[in-house]
Amino acid sequence: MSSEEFGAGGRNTFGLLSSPYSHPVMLSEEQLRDLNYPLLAEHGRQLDFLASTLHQRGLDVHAVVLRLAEFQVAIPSWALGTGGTRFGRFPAGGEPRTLAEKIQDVGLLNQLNGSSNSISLHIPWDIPTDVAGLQQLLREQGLTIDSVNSNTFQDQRDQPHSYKFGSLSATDPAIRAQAVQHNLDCIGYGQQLGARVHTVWLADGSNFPGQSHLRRAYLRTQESLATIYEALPSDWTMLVEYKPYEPNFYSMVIPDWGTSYTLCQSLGKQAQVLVDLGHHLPNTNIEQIVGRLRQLGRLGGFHFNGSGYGDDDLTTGSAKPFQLFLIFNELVDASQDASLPAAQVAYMIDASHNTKDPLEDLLQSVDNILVAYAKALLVDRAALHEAQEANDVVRAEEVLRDAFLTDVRPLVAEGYRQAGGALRPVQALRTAGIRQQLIEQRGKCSLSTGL
Ligand code: PSV
Ligand code: MN
Repeated sequence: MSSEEFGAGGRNTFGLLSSPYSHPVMLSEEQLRDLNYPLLAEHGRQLDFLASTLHQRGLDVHAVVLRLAEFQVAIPSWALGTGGTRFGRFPAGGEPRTLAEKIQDVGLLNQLNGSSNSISLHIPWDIPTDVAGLQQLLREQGLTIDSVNSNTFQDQRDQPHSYKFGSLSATDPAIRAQAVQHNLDCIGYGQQLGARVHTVWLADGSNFPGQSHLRRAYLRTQESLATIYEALPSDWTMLVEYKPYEPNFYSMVIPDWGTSYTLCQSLGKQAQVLVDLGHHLPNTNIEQIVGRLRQLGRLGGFHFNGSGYGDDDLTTGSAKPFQLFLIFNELVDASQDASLPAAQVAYMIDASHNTKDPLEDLLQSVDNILVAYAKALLVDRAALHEAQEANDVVRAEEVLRDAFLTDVRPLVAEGYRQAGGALRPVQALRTAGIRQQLIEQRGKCSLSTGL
């Protein structure tokens, strides 16, 4: 274990659970109980009231809470520090300096909500240098690595070839080979830490008409992806992410779900489409895309975030909770459709902005996701089906509104409690003074890797 890998450690003012490698800021079970205690009576009242209302609607509240308590969303390692824009960055202080500290931060989130037990890594920002130490840390914190994400959108120091004009789609075979090798390295790092998903997002594209031959760029990409796919372990999934614009503004090589879908089809069964909510033009009906991909057996994963215009990477569900609910409505509907095979969908967050404390932001994101999921579980499917078949537009919409307008927060809170977490994770984080402890431990100016 290198000290760089695990940071300097330091004073653990909260000081309860200690790791042999460092002194993570963590909460003990007793502290979590103390944080929950003053809220319990009111929580119980709200839960009872909701349970009896839902019971009258024929719903099994215990089953819903169980589903919520089991639901897991992966945290991106690159969202644990404040994100920057090209205009500036305003770090929160106490940001994780190493992969070990990132793991500790996710451990803390998972303690608070019991719903964040895995991490997405971005290579080369998160190259593991002490595999055994990191594995132990993951075990101690009850976490896994769900995915590795390649990065051929930035040039790295000492890299022989530049990605200025593309990576997997580049015209120069040597550049493509370098980009392919980077993806193979990512899979290797992922294997060391037990990941099962490799995510490819390409910044490749062009800024000006004529700059790139559109069909040939697609074919070169397909060929490069096929080489990576051949090296994919048999129990892994390869996710192909699309994005309509940025950083290229005239064309992106993989701009839409159709392109991702055709690439996956040509690669094989282990290739699946990744839907990043911020990767659609304004007003795109994302829930319909989700339904289509699920129907076609190619929905492999999500990057949740909030978007008003483009890849805004804001808190998911903050401005468009109804959209998030409609997405989960498609997922729940498909999961209850006996004619569709079950799907392994990787739920991940991909958000990072420069105004909120990143830990609070991630807790809010997971909370919004669980709220949307809970509401989707309340939809009266039989009534909706009947209304749709009868073309009763108003009734169908009312069925959705009945579910969406139900305040499900007591169910989500009960899910947290049953998973051993805090009834109100954001409030608990603040009351426990976690950010201040992280600043004391890591410094005011510590910076996390990422964009
Ligand atoms: C690109 O905008 C993206 O959504 C991809 O998932 C990248 O891996 C990630 O953001 C980088 O922040
Ligand atoms: Mn993404």
